[in-house]
Amino acid sequence: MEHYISIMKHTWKIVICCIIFTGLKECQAANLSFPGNFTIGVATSSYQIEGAWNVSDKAESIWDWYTHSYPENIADESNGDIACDSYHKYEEDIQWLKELGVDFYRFSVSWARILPNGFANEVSEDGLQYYKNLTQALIDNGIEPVVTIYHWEHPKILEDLGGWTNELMVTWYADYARVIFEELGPLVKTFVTINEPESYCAVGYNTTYFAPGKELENMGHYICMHNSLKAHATVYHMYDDEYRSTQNGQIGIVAQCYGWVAGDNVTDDSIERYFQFNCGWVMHPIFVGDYPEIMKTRIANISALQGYPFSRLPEFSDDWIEYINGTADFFGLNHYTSRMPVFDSNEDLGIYTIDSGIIASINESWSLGSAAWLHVVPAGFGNLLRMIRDQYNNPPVWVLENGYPDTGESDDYSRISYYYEYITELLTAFQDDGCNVVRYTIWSLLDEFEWTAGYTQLFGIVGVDFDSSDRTRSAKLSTAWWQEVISTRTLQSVPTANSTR
Ligand code: GBH
Repeated sequence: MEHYISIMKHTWKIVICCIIFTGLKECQAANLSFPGNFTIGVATSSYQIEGAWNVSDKAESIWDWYTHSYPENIADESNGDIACDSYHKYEEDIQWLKELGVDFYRFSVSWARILPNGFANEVSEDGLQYYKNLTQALIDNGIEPVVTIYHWEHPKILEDLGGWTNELMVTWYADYARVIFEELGPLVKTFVTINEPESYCAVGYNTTYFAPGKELENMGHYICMHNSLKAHATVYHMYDDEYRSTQNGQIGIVAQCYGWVAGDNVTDDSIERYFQFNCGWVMHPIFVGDYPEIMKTRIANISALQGYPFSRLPEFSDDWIEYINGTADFFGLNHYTSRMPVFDSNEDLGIYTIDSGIIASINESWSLGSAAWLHVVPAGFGNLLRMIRDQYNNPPVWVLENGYPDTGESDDYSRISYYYEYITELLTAFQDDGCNVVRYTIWSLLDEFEWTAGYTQLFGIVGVDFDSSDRTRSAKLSTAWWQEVISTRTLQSVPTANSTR
């Protein structure tokens, strides 16, 4: 209810401005239209949609292994064995993309599907063929392929060798990326090296909640990020040195950054520190150089207090700092939700439990979909975009994921309302505050396997019947809404239960 009220408020602002300044139609277009060169797309990831987990010579990935070994860790004890079966149904998926009218489709490649040994000593012809077919079919239909090289699922064998805690992963990842540049590069102009390293590092290497499920001494996540950043930079330079001149594409990384809004005890300093420990952990090394100062000093100090002879945050050599700095052609941003960051008052008592020293609090009145972490707080998105503008010299921002989970209902009014409010924030940040946002990506095309939440949190703008053997797809209200938004390049009003049926 609350966000309907805020939409109403916003609409009235526009109406009033329109009456005063120009004709209603023109003014609305100026406020709620996407800029001319803006592109709109939709995203998915391999493990979440493909299924066909053991087809042909595909290897077991860490998510195959994790869901099969610990079904009790998944909300509905499910897995991605079949998921949306997009491995077999990609042509139908492309028809949906075409009907939606999107400019691009962001999908990811499964490492285990194209390198069955994990290493580049053997390349799967079938695996490669799948991605070549998908890529070619997208191009034939006028849809730009945006390829994520790594979206959280490496072959299990590499995890047995330490996964992202082993620095050799940098080389293994680069070998894998080279296969993709060689084989798909001639058709693909846009690459994302790694999706949200902070997610799989923090949740996969410091808790048991995500694959590989390793709780590693409150430092596994830092080591994981250290190696992930090195891997990203290595592959960026490889593209730059060997492929850019012939393939002419763009390449970067994406982080999931939380936003924030004002609240009791939320200060400029608490916001700054929250931002640096979240977004800055990934992006400061790439857009400024090295980890944020506040991370380095706090983690070193707390590590010393805990008796470690070293900081749990690894140090980059000067060479690595320089090598990683500047390795992005765009600022890849996944954004969903916000918090009210406040300083942890336990520190006044000399108790240091969280390296950031920040409690990310929420307001109980914020509305939720089906995921407890995802509160609808559109204003936080604008704050985040302005912070990115200020911290990183206004880089071109590609929003590569944004979306809302429910339980799969086709009358998905709340999803449409979420999109309306969040994109209004985005357009305002662009028009009024000069934020250089140039792409927007809907998460997600399909209802799909949502990691530890299984099929209990569904983000699709197209539904999937997981009880039907052929995983029948069907339109939701948001399918038609997005069609209209994309074809008119203008936000459409949010339907209400009474107005549509
Ligand atoms: C993105 O992650 C992913 O890129 C995508 O695959 C995913 O489907 C999508 O968003 C929607 O979730 O339960 O409190 O431990 C978003 C970042 C990181 C958010 C892990 C949920 C677990 C929170 N996610 N996090 S909690």
